[in-house]
Amino acid sequence: MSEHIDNLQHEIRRFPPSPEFAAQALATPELYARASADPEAFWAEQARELLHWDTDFTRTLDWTNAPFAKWFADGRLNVAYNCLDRHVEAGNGERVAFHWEGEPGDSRTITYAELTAEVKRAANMLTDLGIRSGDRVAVYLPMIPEAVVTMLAVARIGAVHSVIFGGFSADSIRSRVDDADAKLIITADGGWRKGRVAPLKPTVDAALAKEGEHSVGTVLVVRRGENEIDWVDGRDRWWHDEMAKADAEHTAQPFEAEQPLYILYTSGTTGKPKGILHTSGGYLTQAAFTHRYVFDLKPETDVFWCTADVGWVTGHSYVVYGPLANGATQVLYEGTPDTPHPGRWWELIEKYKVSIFYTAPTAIRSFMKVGRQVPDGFDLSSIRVLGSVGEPINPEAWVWYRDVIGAGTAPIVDTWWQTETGAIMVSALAGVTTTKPGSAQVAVPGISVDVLSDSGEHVGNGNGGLLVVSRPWPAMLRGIWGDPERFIETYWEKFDTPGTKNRRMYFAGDGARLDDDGDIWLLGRVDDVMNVSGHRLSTAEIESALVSHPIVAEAAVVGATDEATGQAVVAFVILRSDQEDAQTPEEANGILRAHVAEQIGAIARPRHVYIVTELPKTRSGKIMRRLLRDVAEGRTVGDTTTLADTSVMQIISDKLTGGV
Ligand code: 6R9
Repeated sequence: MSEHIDNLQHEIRRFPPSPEFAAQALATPELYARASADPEAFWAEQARELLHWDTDFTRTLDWTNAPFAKWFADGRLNVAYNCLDRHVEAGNGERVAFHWEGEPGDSRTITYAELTAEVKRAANMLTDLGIRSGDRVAVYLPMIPEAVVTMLAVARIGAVHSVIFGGFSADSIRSRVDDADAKLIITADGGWRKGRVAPLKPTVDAALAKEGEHSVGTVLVVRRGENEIDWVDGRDRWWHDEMAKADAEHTAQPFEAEQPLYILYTSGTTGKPKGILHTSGGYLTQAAFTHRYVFDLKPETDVFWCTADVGWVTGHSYVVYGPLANGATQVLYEGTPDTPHPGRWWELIEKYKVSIFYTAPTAIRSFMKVGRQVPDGFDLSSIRVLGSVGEPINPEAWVWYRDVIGAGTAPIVDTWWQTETGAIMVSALAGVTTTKPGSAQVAVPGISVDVLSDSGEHVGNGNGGLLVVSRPWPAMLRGIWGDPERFIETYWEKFDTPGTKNRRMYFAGDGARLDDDGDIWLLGRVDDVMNVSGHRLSTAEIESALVSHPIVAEAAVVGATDEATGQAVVAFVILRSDQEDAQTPEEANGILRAHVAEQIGAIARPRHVYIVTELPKTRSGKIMRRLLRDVAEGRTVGDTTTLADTSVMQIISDKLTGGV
């Protein structure tokens, strides 16, 4: 990490917004002053300006039971109404909500009026299937319009969705369904990926076939892949059949601002994923606010494309809730960026005249590798704002993004936030901020962050430390589903000073540095959470998957720097003694990589599983992952003095350099 800090310290390029852009920008420097004068009043104003409330709220923030926050608690609203009906009622029903493009080239244009009609029908369908306010609905769908319709229909009736990324395994589905006690799963037969149909329903079948009772009464299946699937009578139903039966009319009922909206599972430092809980009014306020002002969204003229899958938080906040609350026109794309040709994304930007484009550094780096001749072959002149999210963006990728995709003029907003924060927290504002390649820069208006030393002191400009959020914020997580203790321990205990209950600091788990201007540079996770292609993976979760295989005795996993994916999963495994000669290290590597993919999902598949005879441990038995990371990244191994057996690292290094 120190090398990384040094490189960043030499980054002196600055990109002020052009006068023309600044002149038309929605955000102004004055926004910061207004927000910091009274953050609560500022958020109350945004909530009223950006959303429709059936009942206005009288109190903005209730922090008396910190860290359990309530925002706008006595206000009432319907999230789906805010994303749909009100735009139609305002005369914008003919505006396109989504230009949807399937991977094989089929497409659908869906207006706000059409989307509203579908969500109304789907809301009735869910009610007919017995779903009531507060019930949990699991969603395992490809990037098809029905994914958005499902989320909004669930929200419309006050139920709670839990979207599970389509790349997750049967085991991962089952543990999430069990944890959330989901009554219904909505899936598809399959979806298109890399030129083929990737089956989904069979994975749901396998999840529910696992041992033990489960809470799921119905599996609702969208027909998309047209692949052959098994059918469980009495449990499985076709989406199109149920939709055809459902009533078209549906009036949205208001719910309390703190009505749970969704649970989204994310990796933590232990093996068990955390069910991050988000609620309605505060979440929607901040999602809409940030979407509007960070990206300078003009809903009448812009075409917004966030490439994230709805299985991740970025898809929740910047494909579904923020953009739809703002009445934006979007692109939704089912498939992979390079199918059927490496210019597919650029082709879509040209086709739909995308003006605001939001993606992840890992994607940008993979395009860089292929070369600029691919995007140069398309007309990208519609682009006026570029966004980045998911991991720190290296200055080279930043500058390439601006030059090649943004014609050397589009402002880049590098947005730092998390599943837990619900919406963007630290970012430049397009048209206001003079940007610096590689820095997320400043808290958005109304948000307070700080960088603290381990003992809780502000580090001061020019120094590194830990990123905290120093005031409650509207889109903050309201807890970890079913585990209030873990919520407090994970985020609120590190910097809690006894007796200062109302000033608790949220510990984000990221390292950060303040430069001489006080701008924030994110340095990556400080815990055992890895970031692979912008996706969070826990070392503990992958280790526990590895040791569940009968040939494994012990496992240690680290995230090693990787040019394409930011970090890559690298595992070190000790085989059971009776297994040592049963397979070659290369065979074991193959078996165990496949096993992790099957247990958790393909995104967690290690780049390599090294077979070793020892793992570096402290005298108290803690695995020293730092040393393994040194080996995995090809560095000289750091300080080994705290190891119980100092020769272990030599043995491991020799083994690796001598080939596996
Ligand atoms: C939105 C999202 C959160 C973690 C976060 C941090 C990393 C996200 C970043 C960034 C540097 C950025 N992260 N955006 N690091 N610069 N612009 O990605 O949520 O999947 O929960 O991941 O991702 O480490 O803590 P999530």
